[in-house]
Amino acid sequence: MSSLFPALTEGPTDAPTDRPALRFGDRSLTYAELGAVADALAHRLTGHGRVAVWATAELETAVAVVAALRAGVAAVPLNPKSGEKELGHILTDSAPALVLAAPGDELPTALAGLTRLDVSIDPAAADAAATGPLPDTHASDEDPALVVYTSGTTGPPKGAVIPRRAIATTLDALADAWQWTGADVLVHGLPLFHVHGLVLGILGPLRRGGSVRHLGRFSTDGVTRELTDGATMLFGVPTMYHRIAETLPDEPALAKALSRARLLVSGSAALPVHDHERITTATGQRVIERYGMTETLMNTSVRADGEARAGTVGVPLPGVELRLVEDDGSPITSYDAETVGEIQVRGPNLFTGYLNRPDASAAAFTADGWFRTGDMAVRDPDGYVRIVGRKATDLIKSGGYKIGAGEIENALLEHPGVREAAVTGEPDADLGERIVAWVVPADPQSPPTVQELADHVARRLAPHKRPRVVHHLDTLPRNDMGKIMKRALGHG
Ligand code: MCA
Ligand code: AMP
Repeated sequence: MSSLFPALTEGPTDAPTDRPALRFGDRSLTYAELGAVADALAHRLTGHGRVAVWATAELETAVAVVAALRAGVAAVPLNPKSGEKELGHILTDSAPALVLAAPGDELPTALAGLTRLDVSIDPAAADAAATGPLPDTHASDEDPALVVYTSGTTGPPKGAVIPRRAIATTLDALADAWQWTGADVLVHGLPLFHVHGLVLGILGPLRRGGSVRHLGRFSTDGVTRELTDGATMLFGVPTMYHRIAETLPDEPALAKALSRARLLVSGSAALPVHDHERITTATGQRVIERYGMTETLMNTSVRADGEARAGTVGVPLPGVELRLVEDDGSPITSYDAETVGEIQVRGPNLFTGYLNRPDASAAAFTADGWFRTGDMAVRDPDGYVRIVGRKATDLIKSGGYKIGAGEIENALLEHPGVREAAVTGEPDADLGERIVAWVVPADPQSPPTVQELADHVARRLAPHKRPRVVHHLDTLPRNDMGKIMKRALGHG
C-alpha cells in the first residue's frame, strides 16, 4: 500500500518540510526532523516482530509509533500506569521483540526481560543512521499496524489487531467528514495508549501533513493557550468538555479561544446535552461528536458541513456500512428515532481480530461479516444515529476509558480483606460513570477502606480502573443459580 504518512517523505503539499509536525511542551519536530529520527529508528526495527512502546504522553511515543509503522512492524502501546497484573498479561499475550522508551524513563520490572531501545529525538544524530529505502511502502494493507488492548465484560483485556488499511481508511474518512487538511493544527491532552489519542490525535494530523500540539496532560489553561496561539481543532473525551463547560463562566479567555477554533470534536463516550448547550451558549461553537471503538476505529460523525445536532453521533462515515438489528439479529429498517437496535458495522475501518483469541474474534462478528458493537441506538429520519445505551451492563465508561466490571471484581477478590465483590457503574457528572465496588469483607470488624481497595486495583490493573466508591455488605444478592443480581444493588 502507499505510505501512511506521505508528508514525511514528500513534504505536505501545501507547506514546506520545516512545518512543525509534533509539539509536546517545549520540544518539537518539523516534518523533516520527524522523517529523520523516525526513519533512523525504523531502520533498527525492520525484521522484528511486534514492538512494545512505553506510551507516555511525550514526543518519544509519537516518534516510536511512527518509526514502527514506517518499518512495517506492529506497535503495542503500553499504558505507563498499568499495574503489574495488567502489564504482565499484555506482555505475555503480545510477546513483543523489544520495548521502545524515552531515554531516562524508568521501566517496571515486568519489562526487565525485554531488550530496550531508547528513542532518540535528536535529528542531528539521526541523519547519518537513516540510509536506504524503508520497507513500509511494501507493507500490505492487511499487515498489523497496532495491537491495542481493550477491556471486555469479563477476563483480562484483549489485544485488538488493527491493520494498516483500517488506519488509512478511518483517517481519510474523517478528513472528508471534517474537512481536515494539512493546514489544521490540533490540540489535545489525551493518553497515547488508546485509539482516540494515538490514531486520531497523532497519526491523524501526520497523515494530513498538519501539526499536533500535545498538552502533556489536559488542562483548560492549555486549551486556551493553544487555541489562542493558532491551533484550529480540539479533540477530547466528554470529561474534558465537561471541565471546559464548568470553567467557561469564570474564564472569558477560554470562551474566546474556543470561539476561534475551526472544529471541536468529542468522542469515546456520550457528551451530555447540557454540556453541549453550555459550551455553545458561551462560545457560539457547536461541539461535534463522532462514534468509534478500538475494534472499528471511527464509524460515524457529525460532518463539518452538516447540521450539528447535540445528542447524536452523526451519520456513517464514507465506506462504513451501519445497521441496527433486533435481538434476534434481524435488521431494523425504520428511521423513526424510536426503534432501538444494536449497532452493527462493516467496512475497511474494522480490525482483523483479537490477538490469540479466535473464539472472541469469531463471536464478535456475524456470519456475514458485520461487527457487533454492543452499542444500542436509534436513527433519526435523516439517518443521524443516537446512541441510547449498551447491551452489556458490565461495561463501564469512566473518563472515556472502557472498563470491564469482571476484571475489577477479579482484582478485588485478590485482596485479603475481600470475601466477595461485585462492581457496577453509576452516573457521575465529571466522569460519565464512576466505578462502584460492592464488597463483602473477609472480616466485618475491619473492612478494607476505599483508599486501600483503590490503591490495590490501581497497582494491579491501572489507576483509571480504581473504584471511587465502596459499599460494604453482609452478603451479595444472588439468584437461584448463584449469579449476582446487580440490579438488586441499585445499579447495572
Ligand atoms: C489517583 N491517581 C492514582 C490513584 N488515584 N494513581 C495511583 N493510585 C491511585 N490510587 C492518579 C491518576 O492516575 C491520575 O494521574 C491522577 O491521579 C488524577 O486521577 P483522576 O482524577 O482519576 O483522573 P483525571 O486526571 O481527572 O482524568 C480524567 C481524564 C482521563 C483526563 C479525562 O480520564 C483521561 O485522560 N481520559 C481519556 C480516556 C481515553 O483516551 N479514552 C479513549 C479510549 P495522571 O493524571 O497522571 O494519569 S476510547 C477509544 O479510543 C475509542 C476508539 C473512541 O471512540 O475514542
Ligand atoms: P473503546 O472500546 O474504549 O474503544 O470504547 C468504544 C465505546 O465507546 C463504544 O462502543 C461506545 O460505547 C463508546 N463511544 C465512543 N464514542 C462515543 C460517542 N460519541 N457517544 C457515545 N458513546 C461513544
